[in-house]
Amino acid sequence: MERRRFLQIAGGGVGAAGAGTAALSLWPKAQEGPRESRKVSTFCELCFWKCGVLATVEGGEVVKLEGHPAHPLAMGRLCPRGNGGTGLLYDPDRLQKPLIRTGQRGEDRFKEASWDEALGYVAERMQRVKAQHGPEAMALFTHGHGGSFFTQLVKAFGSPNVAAPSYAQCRGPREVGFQLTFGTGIGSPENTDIANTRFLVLIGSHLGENMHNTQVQEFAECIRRGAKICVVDPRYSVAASKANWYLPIKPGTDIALLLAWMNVILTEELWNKEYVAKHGTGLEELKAAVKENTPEWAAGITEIPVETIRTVAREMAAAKPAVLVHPGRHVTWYGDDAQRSRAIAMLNGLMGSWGSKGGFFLPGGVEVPKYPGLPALPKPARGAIDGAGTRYPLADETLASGLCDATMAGAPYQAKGWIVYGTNLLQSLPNPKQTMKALQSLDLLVVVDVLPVEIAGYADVVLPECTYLERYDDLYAGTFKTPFLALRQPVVRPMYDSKPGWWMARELALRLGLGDYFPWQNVEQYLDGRLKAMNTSLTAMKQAGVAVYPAEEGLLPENHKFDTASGKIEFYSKTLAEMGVDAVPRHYAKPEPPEGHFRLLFGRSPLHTFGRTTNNRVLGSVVRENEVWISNKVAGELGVRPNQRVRLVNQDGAVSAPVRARVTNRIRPDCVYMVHGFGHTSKKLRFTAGRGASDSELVTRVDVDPLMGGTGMQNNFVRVEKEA
Ligand SMILES: Nc1nc2c(c(=O)[nH]1)N[C@H]1C(S)=C(S)[C@@H](COP(=O)(O)OP(=O)(O)OC[C@H]3O[C@@H](n4cnc5c(=O)[nH]c(N)nc54)[C@H](O)[C@@H]3O)O[C@H]1N2
Ligand SMILES: Nc1nc2c(c(=O)[nH]1)N[C@H]1C(S)=C(S)[C@@H](COP(=O)(O)OP(=O)(O)OC[C@H]3O[C@@H](n4cnc5c(=O)[nH]c(N)nc54)[C@H](O)[C@@H]3O)O[C@H]1N2
Ligand code: SF4
Ligand SMILES: [Mo]
Repeated sequence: MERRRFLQIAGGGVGAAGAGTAALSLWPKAQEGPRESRKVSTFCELCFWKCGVLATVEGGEVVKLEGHPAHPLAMGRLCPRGNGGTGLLYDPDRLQKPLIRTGQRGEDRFKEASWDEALGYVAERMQRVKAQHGPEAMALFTHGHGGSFFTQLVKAFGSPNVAAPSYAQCRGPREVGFQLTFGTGIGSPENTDIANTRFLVLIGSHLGENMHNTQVQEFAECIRRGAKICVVDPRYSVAASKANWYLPIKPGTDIALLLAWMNVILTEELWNKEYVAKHGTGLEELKAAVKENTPEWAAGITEIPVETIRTVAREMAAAKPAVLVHPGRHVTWYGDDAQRSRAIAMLNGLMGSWGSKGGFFLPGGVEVPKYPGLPALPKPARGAIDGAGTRYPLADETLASGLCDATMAGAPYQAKGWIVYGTNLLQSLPNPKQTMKALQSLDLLVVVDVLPVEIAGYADVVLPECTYLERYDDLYAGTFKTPFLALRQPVVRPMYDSKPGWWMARELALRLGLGDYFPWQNVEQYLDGRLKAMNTSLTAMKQAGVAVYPAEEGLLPENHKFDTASGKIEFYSKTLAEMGVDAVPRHYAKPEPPEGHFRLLFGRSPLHTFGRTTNNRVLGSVVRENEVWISNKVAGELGVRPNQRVRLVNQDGAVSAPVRARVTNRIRPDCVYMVHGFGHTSKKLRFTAGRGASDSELVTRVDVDPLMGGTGMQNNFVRVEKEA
């Protein structure tokens, strides 16, 4: 029981935010006495996991959000952030009306406009970009479920340049590492069978702080069932406190550890022989490649004792195939991340965990036909400018950072217009000063958001979207253990003069002569059209919120053909060999922090999603600012006291805002750590502006993964300056 306490995810509307949330109500109750009460099903957008929600509405006010009992990702519960969604809905700082810029770009001065004026302006400027530079010169950055209609718009316009920061700044390297090995990426939600695993290895994945609901619930479940857990992290994370083995690894050396584990497993003949013989190829080459990578070799690099490395490898192998070396999600760390992810994939392959219970299930899914009569999208005359598939040969999604770089360079061709939907690029792309330069080179910047975040301050036009609790979005067909189809629908009417994304995209399409790509009058008609093809209807889905399809076993069939070049699990990659790069991952030393400097690491707060929740009064009242974790030893040497304010100064002279020191023995002395998403500078975010510091501003050095363009952001070094 003790071990489970931290993982408590709310079953009845109260999260780790605790009993506090009710008392934190920041908006007036409409009236006294009994009020009409109803429950509406929808799904969450406080992060990208998309858990099913049941919202209670009383007298037109959303009073409670809880987990949808039938939704496979929620299982009746939401994480604390999901429970706090009303803090976004009733955020007094929300964008309320369309805005057109009046000051210089970046001055954050606007006049209010009508929708007709704002959309007319955007359409006119888009046509001008097209006339002068071609339709490909319009780019879309989009993150979040609501962006799909803007994707349709920009593709219909004729541009291939559509990107999300969730690839090159997040999970891209993992997808490539697993594709090279198993022929399939991991995707979202991850196809990890955490609940049934007997041995879980977490390499930096800080479950419990990383609050993806289903994973955290399954983590608690595997602990309850007695799974063994090994956590590898330079910081003693919440997950580490549940581990049988905690390995405080020297940052940047995980590939050495993974190679040493494979070395032990191969020399002691502990791999899953039957499985590998049936499904694998390249085992002999792997054996030869890792021959020298003994635990003794790795101990000197990773600073993990030889015996620990060996013991964990043996214990892991004893649990095979119900072993899960978790692939992680935010893996853009050092620039060799696709290779580290591949090493993780290979270790899983040796254990036989792909397609095994307690390992990775083969995800099932439902196919939702397109809306009937939708015309095919035009083929863009020119390819995308981001470098995916060209400069970065293995990237299979568009690179947000690549779009930004190409915009600045004006090559391979000019991008002159950006639409930015639901992503605050000034926090999510590395090196915000560079991003600002790219913004200044544009002829048109449109920002579609719910809050006046930093990037909105640079826009020519700001389009205020209503929140996920006030709108329909496209359907969500989830691939999980139990495949499902979920509906987002308005719980209450949009506040202010905000509008849903589908409406904005369609209105723009009509003004651009692209109405054929939106051949429906309203989103209800669109959704009903798609749902009819699934033998259900909008009326039925509004009632149920989610349709659940029969669970699939997800186990590997006898003669499974993997989607790799060889049709097998590749322990040696000919694809990589032909590219002239390591066919088996190798360890390369990373740059070391200069004297007096520490490696800057970052992660998540269980109460926040990046910078998108820090202005949320419900969540922000519980965790209001971030802290910088500094080891006792270092703090002692520098004379930094607990809670003292410090500034971080990086190797290029970038200086952070003042941030409180958390002096702790839970972190190695060679690094410091902070939660991403604080340090907002937009004064219009009245609750969070000026609170805490932004890691993004300290990420001026980026090590780009040569295989796929992921932006490794953890080779930045900071010194600690005390505030007076
Ligand atoms: N509450 C909450 N949950 C979230 C999110 C959120 O914003 N808030 N965001 C979601 C998203 S989009 C993502 S991508 C995930 C990200 O979450 P994860 O996939 O878990 O990944 P990271 O954020 O990179 O992991 C940070 C951890 O890695 C450790 N670490 C740093 N460097 C190293 C290293 O060199 N080696 C090892 N072994 N460990 C290292 C850090 O100390 C920290 O504990 O979280 C998701 N879940
Ligand atoms: N330095 C640094 N950079 C990082 C990371 C890090 O840890 N450190 N993490 C990386 C990772 S893992 C990821 S996934 C990315 C995430 O990067 P982003 O997706 O850009 O995350 P946020 O910065 O939170 O920006 C989300 C934006 O969406 C807006 N928004 C919220 N709800 C809605 C809505 O319903 N409609 C619209 N239109 N807008 C909405 C919010 O107000 C906010 O402006 O960042 C990456 N970049
Ligand atoms: S994990 Fe939490 S924030 Fe993310 S969708 Fe689920 S409930 Fe919402
Ligand atoms: Mo992410």
